[in-house]
Amino acid sequence: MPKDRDVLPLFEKSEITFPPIPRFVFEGNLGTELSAGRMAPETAVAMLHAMLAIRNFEETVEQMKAGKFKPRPDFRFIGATHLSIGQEGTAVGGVSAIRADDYITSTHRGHGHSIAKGFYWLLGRTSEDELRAFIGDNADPGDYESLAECALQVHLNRTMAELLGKEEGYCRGRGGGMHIADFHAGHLGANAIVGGSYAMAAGAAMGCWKLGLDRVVLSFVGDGATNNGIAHEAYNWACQDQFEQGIPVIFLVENNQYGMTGQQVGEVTGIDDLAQRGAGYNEVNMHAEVISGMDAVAVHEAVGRAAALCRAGKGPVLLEAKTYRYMGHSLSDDCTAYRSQTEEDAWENIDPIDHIKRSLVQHGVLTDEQVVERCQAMSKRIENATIWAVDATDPDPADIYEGLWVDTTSEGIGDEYRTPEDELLGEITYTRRDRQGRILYRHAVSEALMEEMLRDRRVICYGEDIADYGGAFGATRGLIEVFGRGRVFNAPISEACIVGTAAGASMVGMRPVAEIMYIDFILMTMDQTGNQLAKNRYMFGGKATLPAVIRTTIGGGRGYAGQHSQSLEAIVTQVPGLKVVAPAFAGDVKGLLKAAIRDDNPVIFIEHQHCYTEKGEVPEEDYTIPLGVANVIREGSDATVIAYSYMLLRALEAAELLAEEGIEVEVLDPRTLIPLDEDTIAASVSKTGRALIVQQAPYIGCFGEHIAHRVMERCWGDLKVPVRIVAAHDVPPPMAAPLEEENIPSVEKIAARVRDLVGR
Ligand SMILES: Cc1ncc(C[n+]2csc(CCOP(=O)(O)OP(=O)(O)O)c2C)c(N)n1
Ligand SMILES: [Mg+2]
Repeated sequence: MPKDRDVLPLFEKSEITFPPIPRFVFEGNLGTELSAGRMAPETAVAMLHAMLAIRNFEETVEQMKAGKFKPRPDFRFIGATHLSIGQEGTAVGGVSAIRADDYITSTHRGHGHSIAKGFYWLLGRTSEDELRAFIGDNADPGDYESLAECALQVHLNRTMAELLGKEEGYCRGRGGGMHIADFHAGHLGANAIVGGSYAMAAGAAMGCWKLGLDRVVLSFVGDGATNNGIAHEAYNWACQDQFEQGIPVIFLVENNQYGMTGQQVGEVTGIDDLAQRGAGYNEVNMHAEVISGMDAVAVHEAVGRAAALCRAGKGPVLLEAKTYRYMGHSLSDDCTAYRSQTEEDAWENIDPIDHIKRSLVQHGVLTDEQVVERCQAMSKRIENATIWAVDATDPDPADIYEGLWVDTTSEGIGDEYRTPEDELLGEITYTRRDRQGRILYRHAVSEALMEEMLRDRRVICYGEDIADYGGAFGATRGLIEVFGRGRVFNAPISEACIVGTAAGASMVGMRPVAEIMYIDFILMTMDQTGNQLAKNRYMFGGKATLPAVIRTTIGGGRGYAGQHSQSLEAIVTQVPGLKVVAPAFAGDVKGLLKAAIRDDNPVIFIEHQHCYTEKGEVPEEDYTIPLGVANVIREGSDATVIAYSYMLLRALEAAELLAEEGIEVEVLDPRTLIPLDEDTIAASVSKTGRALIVQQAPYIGCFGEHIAHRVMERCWGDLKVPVRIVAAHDVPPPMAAPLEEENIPSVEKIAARVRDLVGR
């Protein structure tokens, strides 16, 4: 059906105008906020505490790294040290203006964000029981105040313990300072890939909105990060007209003037204010505004307004906070190579902590002596936290795999999330089976999606052209008519953001199924797929759950050449943390896709364009096939051929040919590459004594090499001849038919290699 809006050729002379972008409009100060009742005195004092905690924490890290402070005589500091001294006003001003149950995403310079998020989460705990639950075993009996003090100490302890790589750290020492996350407090993770969290923040916000959670996502990003492609994709993603309401995300750019050493103004961008970027994405400039990051009260005020806009369905918001990092990019940088003393002094003269201290005294909230006491108390807490963390437990090397996979699924959810009948826009229909009960593979894909969307309203499908058009290969046809645009929608051509938003949405409770049209385009997504989706669980100490499925396709054989014909499965099998599935048959694709959607781990689900038009028997019922279980398709005694995806069909044809010659081939389909069912493979190869692996990818570094290696390890004594692989040539897929034919393993090539193996 054509879209609601016709785009007609209207060529009237006119001008494109942008509303002005405000700069530094906040004219208030602590006094005005206190006297107008917009800020309570305790809130202002809490801001001082949180900023002191960050500054003291960072100064301690600096001293440990420099060897000036040795918590224990044999102590040696390892790990990155990106300190945010000077930027405390943005972390605290921002986090104090959102709710404890709202989310943040953070950066490599994220100790401050993490300290602030946990600090304000604790302030939001109103009962003693909640505090005791957080403190855990060490909880002293006591009144609310002493429990709150103890909880703050535990928070600082666990933050420092993560920096030092300890089991008691928030991520059990798997992430460290650059990847600290704190899920109980809504901290979705720091990110050592500059800009890496942009899409996750947009996805988490999209998830919050679609799940009706009334939460906002405050995404801290650096000035350098705004120049990365993913920033552009995420801004556009969050501003899409097709979303019925604005996505509740606040991008808070902490413009500390430099990337590592590249200067924002006058060097690596063409603009003076990064807020200007908002003008390209929607008609309200993303409500962009420039604020002072050196004034926590100003940041609090602006983020408060931004959060209110987001909650009213008017997000996203882009805020640029001008700020400065006093120290080098890391502690091996003394800044002299690229910035002047004059510049440094100018910023240090408007220090955010000095500023709030003076304001608190000036407006009668604290006396000078009380300020000094508070500073001393915070130094003591940080010193305690450091000693505690140094003495905490080193992770046991035997637990190195802990936290990689989650063993839960959504299998037992019953009817809790079932899509209500009245939300269905069309009838649930099944594809008509032929007399043998067969349907096309692509219809099996859409049936799996339909059943899972019906069973669980947290399942949404999106990707390029998957809505009205039904996807480039028709595998999602019919879904939008039943589930509507809220759950089946076209994505912008932003592959990285497609994967990144799926990761973010899954971390807040959605079960997205996103499509990347051709596996060739997965290369556009590699940070989001390989560094974010794959790693977020392990790196965050096994605490994040990412039930996202990325469906994609392999093609070839149509003259589409180098960028639309590759078989890049090894790119995703290489990164620990992703399950990878590659079914060949219609019956398998349905059962495995349903299992992938129910799995609580991220899954890359590889369909094959040639298989889409193959028919197979597919039960018209709810069934799943467990991931990680191979299938012996044809039994034989002379050799085992292991093949997956489309190559399985060719291997089966080869087996037919060979049977006529009296060679009995056992054909085995792993179906799932990660996890690989080594037991079934080893049992077969031990029986036949010969193994051939067939795959469409080029030889070097292919997944078949991994299978071959596992076979040699497990079946060495039973092997009569070396394991062989039939693969594509080590060239990009060529276009010309004779070249492409030579490149993709043929039935004849497979048969010939089996003859070699059996010595005929
Ligand atoms: C994708 C990527 N490119 C480069 C780096 C190396 N690097 C780490 S931090 C950084 C500067 C980031 O600048 P900005 O976003 O302004 O954050 P800031 O360090 O100023 O807080 C660079 C280049 C990285 N970690 N990730
Ligand atoms: Mg910067």
